[in-house]
Formats: sequence, structure tokens, C-alpha cells
Amino acid sequence: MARKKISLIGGGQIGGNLALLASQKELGDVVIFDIPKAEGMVKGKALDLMQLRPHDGYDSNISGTSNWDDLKGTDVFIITAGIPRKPGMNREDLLEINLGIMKDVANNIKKNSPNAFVIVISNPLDAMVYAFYKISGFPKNQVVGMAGALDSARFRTFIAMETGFSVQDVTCMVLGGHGDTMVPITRLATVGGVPIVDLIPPKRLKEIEDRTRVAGGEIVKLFGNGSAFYAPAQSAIEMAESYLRDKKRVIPSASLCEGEFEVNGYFIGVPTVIGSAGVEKILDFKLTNDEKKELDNTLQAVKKTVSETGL
Ligand code: A3D
Repeated sequence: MARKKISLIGGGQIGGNLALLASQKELGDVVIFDIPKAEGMVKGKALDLMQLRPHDGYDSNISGTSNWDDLKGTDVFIITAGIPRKPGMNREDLLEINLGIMKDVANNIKKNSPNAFVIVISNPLDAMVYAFYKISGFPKNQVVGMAGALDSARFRTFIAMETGFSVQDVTCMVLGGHGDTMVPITRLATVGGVPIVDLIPPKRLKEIEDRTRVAGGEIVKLFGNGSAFYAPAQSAIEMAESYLRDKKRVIPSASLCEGEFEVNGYFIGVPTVIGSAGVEKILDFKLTNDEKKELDNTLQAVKKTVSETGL
């Protein structure tokens, strides 16, 4: 069986880490794509990663390019092309610049690899994944946004830090848009199957939820320039791996809802089964009245940003 091909659109902070993780997991051969001005940078990153292989013993080939022809036959695209946030900016401030970039990227992917599975990471995420879907005309199962995987990982981390128990045993999900209105479903969070509502007092839990909602901004402030990249890269790799290895993992992802959670025609974070057919299923479940209200609030925020794309 031929190796799979994973193309990373944008070879910056997240792109470089995606290349490292994809090759270490031997998901396939990796191509890092960037604009001509950054071609030397991505070629250099690719060569550096090639020279890391003897230590780990993996055989994936990693290359860098700014030529779309080199991406033909791609199985999975992961898009990080765009600019990240600076302190004081919210994700919506990136819309104008990143939308222009997404239009160019979507048209090229459509031309080159119409059957590929596409994971969008560029912000503002819910609007960017919507834009890719609209411009490419791809079927909904081939397009997904990475956000919930990261937001849930952040929630899990804070619960593990609070309890002192293994992060491996913490399960929880964060739904909704990838912004400060996201919805941690605390009621269903557990440590080793034990509900966290029975382990952590309500006041502390509320503080953990609030920290989760602004966790991306906390890192932006610390960096002073740019946003998180290690955890975002690993979150997207889990989604790519579930597709390439048909794992059918259930990962909170920005998927196109058509009636699920009473959302219609928008990409929003929902529990999503990812397998060899791409987005195979959204697992709808009954929300409490408070959760419904919060989900509606986040949906309004997503709708506003999407309307600003003019698509
Ligand atoms: P950065 O290190 O600046 O990398 C972005 C790369 O995109 C740069 O190398 C650019 O040269 C490149 N680029 C610009 N235009 C194009 C184009 N037309 N074609 C190909 N490449 C292009 O940023 P980063 O890697 O830190 O972040 C990338 C994006 O991910 C930003 O929009 C962030 O806001 C976003 N992000 C999203 C999450 C989510 O959870 C959704 C988390 C963290 C960052």
C-alpha cells in the first residue's frame, strides 16, 4: 500500500509541529506548503525534520514547497495559513486577512485534490471552516474544523491540575464556537468515570470553566506575539489519524450541523465521529435548558462572524 500524503498549508508555528508529529506517528509523507517568501523556511524545516528521522527510525519523507503542483494526490490537508493573534486581539480581528488567504487556499485545493479530507485550524475558526466549505463546494463529510479537541484538552488539563489525578483519566467535552462563548459540558465531565461535580466544589468548577474559555488568550498574553501551537498541532493530528486509520474516534470538532443540536447550516463544535469517510456522524444528545441557552449564545456569536465573511 502506498504511503498516504499529508499536506500542511502554512508552515509556521503550528505547521512545523504538525510536520513533526505527523512524521513521528508515520501517518504518511508530509509536505509543508507556504507562500513563496517563506519557501526557504519550510524547505529548511523539512530538511531539519528529515535529519531527525535517524534517531526515531521512521521513514516518512518530509518536504517543503510553495508550488501547488507538489500537493497533487494529497489525502489530508491541514490548514493553518493566516496570521495568529497578538495580545489584545480577539480571533474575529483576524477575519479580513485570513479570509482572503482562505479563498486562495480553498480554490487551489479544489483544483488539485478534490477528494481530500480537510482540517481547518486558521482563525476565526468557525468562520474559516465555513468559508472553506462554501468556496470549495466540498461535501460536508470532507471538511472539519479543529477547535473542540483543543478546548476539551484545555478543560481536561485544568481538571487534572485541580484534582492532582492523571489527565489520562479525565474525560470531558467543550462544545460550541471557538471563542469566549464556548460551552464546557461540566455535567458530563468525569475522572475515571466519577463525575467531577462530585469531586470539585461548584465555585472552583466555575473558575475552571472560565479559565478554559479564555485559555487561548492566556497563552497569547504570555507569548506577547503569536498564539499556542504545541497542543493545537497535536489536537489536529488526532483528527487526521482517526481519518487515516479509520479509528472512528469521537472528537469535539467544528462540523456542519443540519438539525443536530437544533443548529442548521453552521459549523459549530459538536461530538463528531471521524473515520475513513471523514465526518461520519455527529452524536446529538439532550442538553439541559441552561446548556441549550449557552449553545444558542455561542451560535449567535458564530453567526455574526460568518455573516461578516459575506459568503
Ligand atoms: P504562524 O506561525 O504565523 O504561521 C502561519 C503561516 O501561514 C505563516 O508561515 C505564513 O507565511 C503562512 N501563510 C500566510 N498566507 C499563506 C497562504 N496564502 N498560503 C500558505 N501559507 C500562508 O501562525 P500559527 O501557526 O501560530 O497559527 C496559524 C493559525 O492558526 C492562526 O490563524 C491562528 O489564529 C490559528 N490557531 C487556531 C487555533 C484553534 O484552536 C482553532 C489554535 C491556535 C492557532
